[in-house]
Amino acid sequence: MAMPTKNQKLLAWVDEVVKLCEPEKVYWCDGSQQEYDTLCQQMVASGTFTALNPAKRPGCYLARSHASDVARVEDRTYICTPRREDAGPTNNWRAPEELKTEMRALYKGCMHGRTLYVIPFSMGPIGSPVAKIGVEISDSAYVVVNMRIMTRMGQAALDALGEHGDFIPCLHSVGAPLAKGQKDVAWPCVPDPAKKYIAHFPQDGMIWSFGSGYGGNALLGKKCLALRIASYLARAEGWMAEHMLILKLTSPEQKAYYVGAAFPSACGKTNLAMMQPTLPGWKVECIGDDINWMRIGDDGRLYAVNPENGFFGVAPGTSRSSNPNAMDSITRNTIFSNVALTDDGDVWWEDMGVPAPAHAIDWKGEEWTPAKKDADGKTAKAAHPNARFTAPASQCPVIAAEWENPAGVPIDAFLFGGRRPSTIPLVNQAYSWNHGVFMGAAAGSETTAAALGQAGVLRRDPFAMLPFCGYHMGDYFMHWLSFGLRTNPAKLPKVFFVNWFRKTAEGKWLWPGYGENSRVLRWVCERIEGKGQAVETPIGILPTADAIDVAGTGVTAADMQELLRVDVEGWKKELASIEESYKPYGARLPYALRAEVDALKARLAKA
Ligand code: GTP
Ligand code: SPV
Ligand code: MN
Repeated sequence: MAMPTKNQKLLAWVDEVVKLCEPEKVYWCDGSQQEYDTLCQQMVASGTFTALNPAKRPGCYLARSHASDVARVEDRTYICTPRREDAGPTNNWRAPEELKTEMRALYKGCMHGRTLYVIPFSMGPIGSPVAKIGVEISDSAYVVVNMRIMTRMGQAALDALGEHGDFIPCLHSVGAPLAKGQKDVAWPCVPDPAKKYIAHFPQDGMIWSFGSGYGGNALLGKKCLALRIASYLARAEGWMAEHMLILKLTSPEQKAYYVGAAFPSACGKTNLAMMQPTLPGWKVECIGDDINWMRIGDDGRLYAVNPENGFFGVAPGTSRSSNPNAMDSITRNTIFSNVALTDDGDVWWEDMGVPAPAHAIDWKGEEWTPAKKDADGKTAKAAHPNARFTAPASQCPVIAAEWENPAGVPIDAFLFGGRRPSTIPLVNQAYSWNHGVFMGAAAGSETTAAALGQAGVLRRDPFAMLPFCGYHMGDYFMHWLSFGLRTNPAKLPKVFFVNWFRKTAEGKWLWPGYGENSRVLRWVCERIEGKGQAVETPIGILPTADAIDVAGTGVTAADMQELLRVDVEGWKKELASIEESYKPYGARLPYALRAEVDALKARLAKA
């Protein structure tokens, strides 16, 4: 067979993996529509996919995962640097050679009875100077079709790689070999979460994943390459790889602003990235919803590129009223994972904004009615809380014209945030770059369903990168601080901390969120212009009581006062908790962050 590439490194690697994994067949993906359609049809035939009703969702499919394989497995995610201290205290570490030996034994013969797919892809627009080529080898057709939506996948990536180009090898297996004649299951994987592996070898620029078919564990271009490996490269090469959305905001005066926002998983990036502002005359357009690669441009400003090609978004909570642009992005050509199937062949999930169907098939593949209860007596969810849609970014009605600009867009502001029911105000501007880095480092959230484990407990998630930083988090903080020296600080984005998730004592949202967040974005723009009514407080620069217009939102003056209150006692506790979170970094915690703590402490003591 004529090979679709002459790249010797790639050919040799594919050979080596074929010998190790012993697949029944080898298939090189070209990325064509025909290939995609064929694989989808094969998955319908094998029971992995259900084709949705073409009159309701043309070109759409539903996959139900194994019940154990619904989210990222952070416990099983490894950064394998030669020295343990280079992975840092927030990452799981294994000695590279030791883990490779252990995993080679797992990979041996792991693709028996399966097809090995070679999936060439580009993170970033093909041919962009910032793009990185990866090649994923996977034994999952589900991975192939999702990678075609999420990345620039196929022959074009292979052509960009060329004969001598370099790539990041990404090896993935669901870890479920088939014996001769053995019938496959709908969602092959290693069911025991403790036996899955998501391993990164930053020094080798290499990723090995075993046992899971789910999103971030299996679509290796996303978190593994574009964040963990990329953050490692970014530090060495002087750029940034961040867990951030990128949006373009246009004011009624037609002035455009670009904003990067880092919120932890399932904390509102997709929603903010394509929001429909409730403020008349304001427009939001989407550049990206999850990952942001940035470099300093010739003019000294930070330029951002979205390395992805699609959205892998949280379905539950997505509705016409919360995120109409996401709803319009997923009307066609979309893969749904772990949502409910209605009797008329459409999808449904909790808080979709349409009444619950009287009957459906839930994400477990079981009969479901609104009265169904789980074993613990609670109302059974029809969709898994981390159910997702995979949709082409090009289908977003508000995708910005410049979203594929290889040079990127100049960032005016960074937002950090998370789910914080108390203490943290609606919005708070940093006094300086270093203060902004302190804010990012102190970010945290109640945990969500995006990772396996308990949801709803507060944890620090610095820069929303805790699960995604490919090296020592203390060095990562230093990398952020260093940008204050790499360019004229006046050219750097202004930094803000936001919190859409404040709750009342009764547990109700204090802030309406979603499109109403445009009111906060307007104040951010005013601050970028050096305007906006603001007050200097011990914790940062806050809007004055009437700086944010809430007319028509139902937010009362008392609510607003609470949303903008500087809770001095709460902040003293917060500060103690931030200092506690610094302890594991030891000597690798940059001095500048301690200085920020001391300065905040002094300001609070005077308050
Ligand atoms: P990942 O894809 O996991 O990185 O998540 P994400 O940060 O893109 O989160 P997403 O926008 O998908 O939001 C996750 C959940 O938060 C959804 O259920 C949303 O409905 C909810 N959410 C988003 N924005 C807001 C908001 O402004 N207020 C409230 N109360 N909920 C929100
Ligand atoms: C996240 O968990 O932050 C996601 C989904 O964006 S996944 O691709 O599974 O990581
Ligand atoms: Mn994410």
